[in-house]
Amino acid sequence: MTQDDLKRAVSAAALDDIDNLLTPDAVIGVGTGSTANHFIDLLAARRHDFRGAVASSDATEARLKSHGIDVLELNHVGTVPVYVDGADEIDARLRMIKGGGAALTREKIVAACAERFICIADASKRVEILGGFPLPIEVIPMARSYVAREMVKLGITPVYRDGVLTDNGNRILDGYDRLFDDPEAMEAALDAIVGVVTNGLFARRPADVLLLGTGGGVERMT
Ligand code: ABF
Repeated sequence: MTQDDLKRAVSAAALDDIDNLLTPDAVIGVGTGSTANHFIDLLAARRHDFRGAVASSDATEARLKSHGIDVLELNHVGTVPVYVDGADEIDARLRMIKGGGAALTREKIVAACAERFICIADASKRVEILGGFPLPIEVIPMARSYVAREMVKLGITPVYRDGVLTDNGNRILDGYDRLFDDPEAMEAALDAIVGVVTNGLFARRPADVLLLGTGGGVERMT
């Protein structure tokens, strides 16, 4: 099985998982990235069974609309019964690093409004300790250098993601050289730096369900 096959398999499993939530009034939260794209493509076949979706990025909004799925503004929806999204890394307690695709802020907002967060990922994303993948941090442009200096104080090596502007008009610093043995504390410490919009640690609000694509099939963890 290729990595792409695994992404498709976990997307199909997620669609099964939310089957009872696809009702005429339901608005579903939808994530960003290549795994989420598979989910969107499968969700399209069910577009007449639910009201619409809230998108975690401009790219996801465009893909949903291209399939004829209504995209609603989160402010008009309140909470969503479920949010389905990928991750860059996920640990045994379903804490994640996200934001490799620079959509972390909207992803964290939709996750905060979701009753259930289903993470879909191929087996390469599963780690013992978060931090092998560089930690994305969205920053207000004028705070970039200041935030980078504060990251160094926390033992993280910052690298500016050149040429990338987020959907919110901000910049991304990627954090290297630090494993996170206490991701909740680090998530809070990074959020406390002035100029940080969002950091890519999703530890205080982890996923509720992980659908992990492995050579032996899809494993479901809660
Ligand atoms: C989003 O997409 C991000 O939070 C994460 O960075 C990325 C994972 O992408 P992919 O599914 O392409 O590996 O979920």
